[in-house]
Amino acid sequence: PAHAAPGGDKEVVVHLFQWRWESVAAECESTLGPNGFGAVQVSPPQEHVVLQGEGYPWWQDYQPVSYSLDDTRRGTRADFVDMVDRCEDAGVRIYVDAVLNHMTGSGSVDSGPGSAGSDYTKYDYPGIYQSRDFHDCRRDISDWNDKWEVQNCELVGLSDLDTSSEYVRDRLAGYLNELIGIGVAGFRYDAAKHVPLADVQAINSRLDDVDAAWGGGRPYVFQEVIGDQTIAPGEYVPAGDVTEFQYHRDISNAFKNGDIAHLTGLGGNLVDGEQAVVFVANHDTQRSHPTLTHTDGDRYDLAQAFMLAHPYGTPKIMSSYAWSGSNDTGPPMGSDGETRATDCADARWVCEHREVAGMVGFRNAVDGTSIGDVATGSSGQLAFARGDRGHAAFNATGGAWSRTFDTDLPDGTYCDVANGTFVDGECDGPSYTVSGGSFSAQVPADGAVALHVAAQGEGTG
Ligand code: LM2
Ligand code: CA
Repeated sequence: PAHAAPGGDKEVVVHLFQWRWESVAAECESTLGPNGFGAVQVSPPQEHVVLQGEGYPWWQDYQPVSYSLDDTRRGTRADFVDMVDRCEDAGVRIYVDAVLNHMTGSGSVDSGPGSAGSDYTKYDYPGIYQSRDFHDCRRDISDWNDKWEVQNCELVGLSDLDTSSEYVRDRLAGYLNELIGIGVAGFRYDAAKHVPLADVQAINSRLDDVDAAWGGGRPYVFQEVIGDQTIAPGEYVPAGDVTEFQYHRDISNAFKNGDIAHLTGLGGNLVDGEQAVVFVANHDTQRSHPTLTHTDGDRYDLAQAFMLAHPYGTPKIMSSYAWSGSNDTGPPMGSDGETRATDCADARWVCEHREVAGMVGFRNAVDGTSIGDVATGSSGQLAFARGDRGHAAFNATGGAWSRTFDTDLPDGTYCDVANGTFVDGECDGPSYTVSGGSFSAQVPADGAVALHVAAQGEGTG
């Protein structure tokens, strides 16, 4: 497939939403590398608008002013380069959230300077784009059934780039190639369905291969396509992977309602799993469709753990900051709007990826197996084998689920990676014994038990 995800045994992505570059680097070293995460999706690194009058909202990032990496609210270009290098040393790829469809809109201030000091007004970005580089339909998309409007008019008033132009394509690819030159291994294409498929492909065709450290092949591309009656996510598969929003709806509703016993078939009617990026919640849905989010605590962590155990799609784990009041509220920041370093001990940073860090090793270890033995209890309880390499049980009810599970796991003592991590041979969670093709467990209320062959040994938790 085009711009395919890297080798299946290390594919898990975590979105460290709004994290400073130096904090991402530290997380790669302390947590992501040791637990086997494959990649981090970072927030957009290009120069963005600065909206002091609106309290420096998080979505400043989605209004590019230039492709300078010099200064965003998350750090300098040097900080960004250092992050890419340190994450690479930890075996973790960086995927950049790339805003290709548009530049700025008209906010509280609709002219510069941007975060790196560049002047701009809507449709005029000196030295980069001028009015002729934007589509002529200079009004909001109003008819979402009209594909031409969706792709040529303005998404929430954002100046819509004429991506059919060779000049614009060269500019966008130049930005992405600069990132590839730094060692970035892949991209999320923001608002991809608002860019005609042929234009996405024309941009892809201009991209360099990734760094030799990542095998030197094509960059990984996954496209944010919120499929609807006008544009199905499958339409964009020829240009890379696509985000599967129906999977998000299915898994978040199922766990919210405690109705999970049928989920072995999850994803079966959706885009081919080889080309789907899947998630329980993302930074938009946690605000606009908060079916199941970090505010739901254990039940939400359980859903993210399930996603990691289930074979469909390339899983993307969300890592959020907490906010109250307006959905516009930015991350913890200084009075100048600079994002603060992440501190997972501070309740304002949720760091929910750490709650499922042990499950990343489960996914890596069971790669290539399918779902084997299935057991259910009530409609909120489901357990399954992943061949003879792993076995996991999920309990989305308010009471413990005690039973003996038939398994193909070899006899031995296994770390429960749903309740602890397994790093350098150390299990900091509980452990279970498999003997004669079965193990007995008490699966906690709103919790899981997960065992796999690469995490064997006595636990300390
Ligand atoms: C995306 N994917 O397709 C991002 O995931 C999403 O977070 C982005 O919206 C969107 N596309 C554009 O890149 C966010 C945010 C919007 C915000 C935009 C631009 O959800 O609310 O729009 O970023 O910053 C804001 C104002 C909106 C205003 C617009 C233009 O909220 O009221 O529209 O700026 O000034 C008049
Ligand atoms: Ca467009």
